[in-house]
Amino acid sequence: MAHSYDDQNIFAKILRGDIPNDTVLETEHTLAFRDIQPQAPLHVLVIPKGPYVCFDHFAQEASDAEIVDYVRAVGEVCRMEGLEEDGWRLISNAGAHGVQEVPHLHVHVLAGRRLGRMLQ
Ligand code: D5M
Repeated sequence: MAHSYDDQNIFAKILRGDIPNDTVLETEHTLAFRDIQPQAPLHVLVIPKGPYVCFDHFAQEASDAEIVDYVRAVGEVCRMEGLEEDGWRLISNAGAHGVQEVPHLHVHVLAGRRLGRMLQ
């Protein structure tokens, strides 16, 4: 799949500092911030700073340093928010069937309550 990145998407604007966000963690290549429409008591989005549409795009084109930084940041958010004991869920929607609204790779970290067994 060819990936073309739309730099007018809302997360690109957050990364440029054009719109505010509630930052949880920032590293060299990654930003984590609270979702504006939380679906659980804890709902954090973790995004790479680079212009990647989805996981496949990121896996193909990001550097090893970006990938390591990103994966570590997701784990760090779970640790920082104290989720080890009760657990969490990671979701990354992609494309039309994944119902991805914002075309910049993001992982949703959901926690703080027992989540439903399946996603719709
Ligand atoms: O999820 C996109 C998510 O992005 C959705 O849960 C709302 C969230 N969102 C949209 N705008 C903002 C801002 N400005 N701050 C924080 N969170 C935001 P998707 O997986 O693409 O359907």
